[in-house]
Amino acid sequence: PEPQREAWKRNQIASFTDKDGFEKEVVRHVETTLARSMFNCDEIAAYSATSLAFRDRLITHWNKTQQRQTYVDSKRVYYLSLEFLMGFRIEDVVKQEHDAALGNGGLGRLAACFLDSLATLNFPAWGYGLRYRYGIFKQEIIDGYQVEVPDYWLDFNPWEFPRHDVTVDIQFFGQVNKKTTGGRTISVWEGGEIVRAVAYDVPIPGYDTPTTNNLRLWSSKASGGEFDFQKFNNGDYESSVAEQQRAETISAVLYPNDNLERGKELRLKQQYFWVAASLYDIVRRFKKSRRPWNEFPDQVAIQLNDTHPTLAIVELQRILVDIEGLEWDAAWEIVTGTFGYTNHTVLPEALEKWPVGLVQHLLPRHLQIIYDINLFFLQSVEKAFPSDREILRRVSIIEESQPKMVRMAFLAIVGSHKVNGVAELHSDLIKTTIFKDFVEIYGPDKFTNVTNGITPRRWLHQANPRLSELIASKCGGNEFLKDLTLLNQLEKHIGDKKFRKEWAEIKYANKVRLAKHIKDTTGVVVNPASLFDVQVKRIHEYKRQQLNIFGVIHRYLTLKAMTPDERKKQLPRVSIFGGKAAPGYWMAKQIIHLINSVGAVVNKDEDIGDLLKVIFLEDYNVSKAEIICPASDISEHISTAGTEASGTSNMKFVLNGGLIIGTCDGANIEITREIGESNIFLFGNLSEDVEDLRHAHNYGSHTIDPDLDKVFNEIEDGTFGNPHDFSAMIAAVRQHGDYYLVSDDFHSYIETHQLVDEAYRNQDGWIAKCITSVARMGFFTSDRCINEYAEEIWNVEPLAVDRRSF
Ligand code: Z2T
Repeated sequence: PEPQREAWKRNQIASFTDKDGFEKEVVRHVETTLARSMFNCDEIAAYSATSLAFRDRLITHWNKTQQRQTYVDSKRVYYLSLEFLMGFRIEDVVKQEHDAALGNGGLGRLAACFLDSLATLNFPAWGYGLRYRYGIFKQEIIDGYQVEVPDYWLDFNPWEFPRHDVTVDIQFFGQVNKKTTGGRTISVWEGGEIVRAVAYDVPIPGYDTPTTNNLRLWSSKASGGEFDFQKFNNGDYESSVAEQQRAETISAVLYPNDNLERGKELRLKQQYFWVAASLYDIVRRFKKSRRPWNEFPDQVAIQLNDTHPTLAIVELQRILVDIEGLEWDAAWEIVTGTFGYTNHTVLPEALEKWPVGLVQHLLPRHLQIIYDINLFFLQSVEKAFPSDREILRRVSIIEESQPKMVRMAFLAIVGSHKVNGVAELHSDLIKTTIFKDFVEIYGPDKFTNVTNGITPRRWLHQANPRLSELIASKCGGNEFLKDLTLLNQLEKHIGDKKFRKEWAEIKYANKVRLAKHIKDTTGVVVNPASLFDVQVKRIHEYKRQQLNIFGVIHRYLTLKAMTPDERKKQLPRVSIFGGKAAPGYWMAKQIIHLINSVGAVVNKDEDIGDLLKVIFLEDYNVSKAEIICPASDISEHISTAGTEASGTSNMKFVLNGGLIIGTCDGANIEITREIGESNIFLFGNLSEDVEDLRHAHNYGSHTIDPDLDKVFNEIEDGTFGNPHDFSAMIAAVRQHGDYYLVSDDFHSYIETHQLVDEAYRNQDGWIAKCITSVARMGFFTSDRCINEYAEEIWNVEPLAVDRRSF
């Protein structure tokens, strides 16, 4: 009723609309919620009160969004991701908050950008993930080596809401028994152990809209309450504590591998725990509407972020057949109508496979269902391709190896209605290589491409407020943050001298800020007038940080060989690296060590001075990226062609007015198409030639590039410390077939860096390139991605919002 509504509105605590109102709310929280006086309000109290004031308003919008989505009951999207690399932070207000680092790299950050776009575009959508107690480790560099330190981030997180009433009991182990009831035989999964999933919700506000979606993270705890008092009273204290610890272990830690799967039992437990809790939640919500089961895919779209949540396919089939009593075929139609699968890599070591024995032990009923799915699938293949025994072996969900393995990507394809890659080249590659047979079986329409994107709200407006403001002044205000194609209006201002000058000043100021960060964290003084050359991303041989550092050594040797007069004509450069190595990835750690060892020599070489500095930034993460991306002149995206599915930092750097040097790989190709070939520095062999080159290395005579050879000789002479430390990196190229084509691409890489130097000398031309590139980056917003997924895969529409009702 209207009078009550008005009264309720007046009583709303979060009523601020301006700065003064906001300040009042902060003071109110300091004095009441925290029971402190403003006179002894320290940083932590200020931080707490500030976030609580924001939070109040967030909650109101959040509740209304959820009520409205429930009331309208239109189709919802569920984004299942084992990683969300959020990075919440109120920068510069206080340094209290740190990243919610629940992810490794690109895959988790993509999920976070997607949540931002889903809310901004008013889609009814939920994210589901795991509430790790420990996110990605903190990296320290000690004596040039990476040391991992646990990241305990849950101390005080004002953005999460425990839902102790939203719990799901998850079963593991046990056995399957057949039971006949009413003439029908059903499978019953019994025994084993139960772990309880507790929901923690994080509000996800959209930009310039009241829509506030939900990210639900599951935390594990023992199902028997605190501990088993029976056992406790019987004196079996230890085993009751052990049970509790075993349960809590499930959501204890994020596996720190990027593009690698190691097949650990605990990882499979994490996956099932999260998937089963999420599906229970989704099904529970669907059942409230009392619709018939065949309408499930009209109400629910579930996107699988890589194969990590693939068990969701099996779990939904199990719920429908074993619990809800549907026929197999009817259930399977619902399942395949519900799921979409996104592939993020073609690297063989990253494709998930689980030993059949492990699945059998942990999830006995699921293994039976997987076998049945496979049986029906192979029967249909046999029908379509009679007398082709080979294709059956190749596409079987069960790999007939020793031990037998469940191929999760194949299961994901068979159980979904759409499969997509994340950039054009990548989507073509999966269709012609790892999933070729499936294109034959299902036809090409099941496979599609959605090129990745990034949210301009975080990666431009928040990370680079001055540039965002300058752009707004030329593009008709902040609308471009919601329609990034409006950036194209910048092009008509390229001739405007004052505009170019302001642009250059902002870049310089961002470089000064990074230079200060470098000084504060490494002690090295860098000249902000130098060309800042940045490679920040996970350390991986395929991403080729080794190519970069070998190139840096080559530059150092070239400078050393010059006369002082020649040196004076050279362009000063700062080579900046950052990124974590998976703790078990020995070679990646050696690469970090080499970078630091080169820095230690070069940075104190008085012949060189400002001409070359080599920096390794410790603990690269989302909040550091927000400082680094706006400060680069050129960034490196130099993976072996065909190995980087998309890359997304390439987009972040260009959007912030930096140019890139890169290979014809992933989204670099589409960036080139958009911004024009003259605005990017491409080099190296093409994806279609990689196989032949590798073959030639192994079966022909393998000659190393002579300039690279000189670099190797210098390392072996001990110029950068004990050469033994780096012998494996050199041997990988010289003796072990140079799988990543470092030598093949070296010459082209060095030459292209020469072109970079030349282009940078012409500052006016350089800035024109930067502005042109930014103007043409509209395509790479994650808003465009979400609209494509909504249209092509999910068949969902945004929910119109009435701002007045908020
Ligand atoms: C990851 O970050 C990516 C792919 C993975 O495949 C796993 C992880 Cl943790 C299983 C990255 C890709 O390497 C990168 O090219 C891409 O841009 C990103 O996912 C988002 O699609």
